[in-house]
Amino acid sequence: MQITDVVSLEVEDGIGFLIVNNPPVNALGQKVRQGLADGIAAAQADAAIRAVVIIAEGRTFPAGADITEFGKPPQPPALPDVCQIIEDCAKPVVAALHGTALGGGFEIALSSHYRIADKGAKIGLPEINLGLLPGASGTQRMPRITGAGPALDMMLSGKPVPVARGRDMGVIDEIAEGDLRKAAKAYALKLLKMGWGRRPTSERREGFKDMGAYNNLIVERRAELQKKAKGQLAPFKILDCVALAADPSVPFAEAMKAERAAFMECLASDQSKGMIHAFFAERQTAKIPEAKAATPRDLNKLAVIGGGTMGAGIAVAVLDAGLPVVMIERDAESLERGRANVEKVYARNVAKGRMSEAQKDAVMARWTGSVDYGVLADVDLVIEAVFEEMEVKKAVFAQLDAAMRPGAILATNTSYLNIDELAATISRPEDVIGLHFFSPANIMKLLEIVVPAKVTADVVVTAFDLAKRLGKIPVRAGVCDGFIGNRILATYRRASDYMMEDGASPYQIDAAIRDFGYPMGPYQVSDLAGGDIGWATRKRKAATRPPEERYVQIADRICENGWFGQKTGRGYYRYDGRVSVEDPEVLEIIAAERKRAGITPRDFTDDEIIERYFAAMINEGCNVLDEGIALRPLDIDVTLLYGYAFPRWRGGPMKYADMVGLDVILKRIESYAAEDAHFWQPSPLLQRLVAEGRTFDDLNKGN
Ligand code: 3H9
Repeated sequence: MQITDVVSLEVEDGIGFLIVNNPPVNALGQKVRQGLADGIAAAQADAAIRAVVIIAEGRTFPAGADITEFGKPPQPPALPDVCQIIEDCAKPVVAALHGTALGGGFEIALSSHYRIADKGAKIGLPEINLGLLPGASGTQRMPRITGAGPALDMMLSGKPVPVARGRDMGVIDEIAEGDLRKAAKAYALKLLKMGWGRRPTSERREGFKDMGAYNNLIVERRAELQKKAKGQLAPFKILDCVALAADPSVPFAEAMKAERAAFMECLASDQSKGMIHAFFAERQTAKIPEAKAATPRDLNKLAVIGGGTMGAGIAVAVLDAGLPVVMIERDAESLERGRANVEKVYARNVAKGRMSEAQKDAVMARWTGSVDYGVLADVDLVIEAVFEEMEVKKAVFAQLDAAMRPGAILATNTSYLNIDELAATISRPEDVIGLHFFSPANIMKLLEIVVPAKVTADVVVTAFDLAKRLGKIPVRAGVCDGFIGNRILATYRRASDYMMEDGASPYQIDAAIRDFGYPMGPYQVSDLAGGDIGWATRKRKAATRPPEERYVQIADRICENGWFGQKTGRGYYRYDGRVSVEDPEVLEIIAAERKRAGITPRDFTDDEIIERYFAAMINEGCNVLDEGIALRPLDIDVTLLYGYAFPRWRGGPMKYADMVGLDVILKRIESYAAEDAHFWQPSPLLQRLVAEGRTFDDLNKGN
């Protein structure tokens, strides 16, 4: 019997299967909620049904509420009410889980009386990743079964766990091998035979056995969060709700009202809007114009040129994806160093118990090395990761052009060089693309796919296909100095240096940026990355720097002392191991530089630091968009979120700009232009958007 378009009820041997079929992930949209509520009613009314099994078609049990409905007017029945209807069913209800039973999906399961799961399934409450809390009884029902520890671990980490772990926690009753529907039926029939009836989770108490430990844990976690999640709403609301769950003076229905109120408060917050934007944005970046026009080329064998930090990291990323990789180096010694760089990563995995020695050997068997480009003849795609110097790269590309078969793809990992110029030096510019990995390349999720003028669409889609296989988040970028990420970085770093020379200390700037939500400020990052790299770039670019550009020399003075950051023990900070302290000598250098430049230092408030830093970031983001370097504002957001540690709960710089108001940002830039009209030129796109009353979100939607 069809209950709604997406929920049906089938009866088999006294068991009513309430089946959800709402691809792709069976999200709990209105029709699913209605279907479950009406389906339970129908099952209760049907004398032929003795027990109900809630199960889903397709790849997964519901993976949560339908996130696309958030922000729209609520459409009844609300999910917490559906959960209560399930629990109140007069006949035993079994949830049969497969795939990823997440968020509201897992809450449906917790509201059922019993839970059976396919052995490969995962369960989780990932709402925190969307700036939310489990808002359909997860904060109330789960701790009743598990106590505070496992419930808080799941809700505060947002990480799904295998169902075997769920069984240990007590939230999964049975694990099924083979066909889930058959197993669920057998389980339901067994329950009936044993005479086990309804088992309402809201009436369970085993999680409250040790209230001392329960309450201590709440206090401990609150202290941790005050350090780790300062300024964030959802984590603290989760704690409040889990504390309330165990309060004997608060009835379940009252606590549910409090959970609902907390959920609605989070849902209305900018934090949740930012995180929900990030969720959809990171799935949108793979949607590119070339996808319609082409199919990917085959990729079976990859090669990496260079075994340094980047080359080895890329090789590991390829090996981790299960593909073979050939590493080319200029001589035997460098090749051995490259191999050691790769092996080191797996040796660490073995040491940490993440893989066995035999598994490491099996992975390393897919690594081969050579000093002879001749071995590249059967390779489908090569990624060049040699020294960041155009002439060096051109020489490598000439050799690749000679060695590689027709139809093979030649990729460069350059982080800012002109790929059109590089491509023009070989016979097949249509096969050349940029694959800009971020360090460490095997860990960082972002992959800027840089699309030069002559490349064919199938090469572009192959690069996106590769990103997916490597588990990366790809962003399509055009050719310019620094592409999307490094170009924007260079601009906001300059804004930061101007503030430093004008009177803010690097320590104040770092603290303000951390308070905004970054894990580190820009000068801490510089010390971590090594000041020498930026210094070399600045020297190289000195000749082409426009004379009207303001140039701050503080970093050069620091580098001239050999203070390159953590690796030399001094940079903007002094280091004792990883512990850093502010350095009065750096402040002296800054004072001397201000004097040399004729600047009388002034005070900056933390707010002004934030306003200027992000105005520079957003304005350059607009230029990047206007020039077609980024497809949409969301591509910039994803780049900054995944490559530059922009706080996820703020959605990315362009989303943040929408929330602040584009008119506000433009006014700020116009006011700063009075002191430096060259740097603070408002982007024409920003001006147009403000004049037309449009937002970046409009651009994302193609409006
Ligand atoms: C919640 O439940 C709140 C409740 O506590 C209280 C409510 C009152 N809704 O990721 P994929 C789309 S909050 C709508 O590429 P995978 C996704 O956009 C929710 N759409 O597949 C994509 O669309 P497209 C808690 C959703 O196999 C397509 O499905 N739950 C939803 O790599 C395929 O997704 C979560 O936070 C959704 N809930 O990964 C889980 N989920 O093809 C969020 C996905 O047009 N979801 N879509 O780009 C996930 O983590 C992953 O999607 C999942 C599958 C692991 C399920």
